[in-house]
Amino acid sequence: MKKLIGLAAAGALIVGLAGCASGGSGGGAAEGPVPLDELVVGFAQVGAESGWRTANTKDIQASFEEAGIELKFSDAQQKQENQIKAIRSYIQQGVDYIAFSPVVETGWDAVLNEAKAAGIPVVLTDRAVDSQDDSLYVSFLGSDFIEEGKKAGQWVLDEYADATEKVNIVQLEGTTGAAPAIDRAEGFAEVIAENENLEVIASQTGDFTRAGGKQVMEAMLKSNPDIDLVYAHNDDMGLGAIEAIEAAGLVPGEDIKIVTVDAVKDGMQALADGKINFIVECSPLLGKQLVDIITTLNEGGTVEKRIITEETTFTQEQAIEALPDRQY
Ligand code: GZL
Repeated sequence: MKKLIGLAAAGALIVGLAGCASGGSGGGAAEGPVPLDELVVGFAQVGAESGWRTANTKDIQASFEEAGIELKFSDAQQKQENQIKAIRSYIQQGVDYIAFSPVVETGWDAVLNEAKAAGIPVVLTDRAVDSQDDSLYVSFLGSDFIEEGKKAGQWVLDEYADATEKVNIVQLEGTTGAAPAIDRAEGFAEVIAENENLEVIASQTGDFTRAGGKQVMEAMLKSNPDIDLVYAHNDDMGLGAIEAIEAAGLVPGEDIKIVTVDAVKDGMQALADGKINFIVECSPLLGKQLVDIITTLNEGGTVEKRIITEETTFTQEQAIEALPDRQY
């Protein structure tokens, strides 16, 4: 933990000294690594909106526990102002590193400049910021969401390769302004544009939640009688859509096909049951890699600016085979 030395005097002057070797970007090199049992990391999590997020939180907490590194953790309930407050609190506490998953891409420069001024390195996990100044964070660890959207689009392109009529697609978007929502939409649109019969006739945010997906799907079913396929930016919204489709007396996976992203257990079960047709994996298991980034920096090492997580896709058969071993 950084040591803030307060000099008591009239007009007290608080001088923040990067007392800890780990302060500053890779300050470990100058003064040697901080013993892991003295290292303190502040993590500002998005919330607990989905099965993916819950698995991500559990994995990060378990990884730091296993490494014997103190992790201060906050849940922002999907509100940017709460994440900013948490980051400011970590700066005040003089943690050695800050890591967070930005709920939306914009609006981070001010608080990240405060962390930089305090000499506290920041690691982005899961989601990106759109800042032009990439000195504000040391590394961004997470998926390539555009690639995920392309994988989803490619399945739709293949599924309807012989379509001679219009294919009506509705899109359940993630949180408005969030990198995965923006990029999964972009990648998907780029690929399906190769077949003019494939058309997104409605697109709306369900905020990555099951309830949101159900609510939006209910409205879409009312205003679009002939939906062929749902593309949901995460499993949870796809599972909500299943509830709405079944309530409307239709068969999910048959009357209306469903493609989602994440591959959490509930989504994989729905895929195995034929209610979802295809899932693009987005791994929430970032904890070990985050610990490795921080221990490397603490030892004065350097890390890649962009670390992309490995992930795959699942058909129904693959889901049936993979389910017994799924960790989340
Ligand atoms: C993706 C992550 C998204 C998941 C959702 O890395 O940010 O947020 O796809 C989660 O399930 O809510």
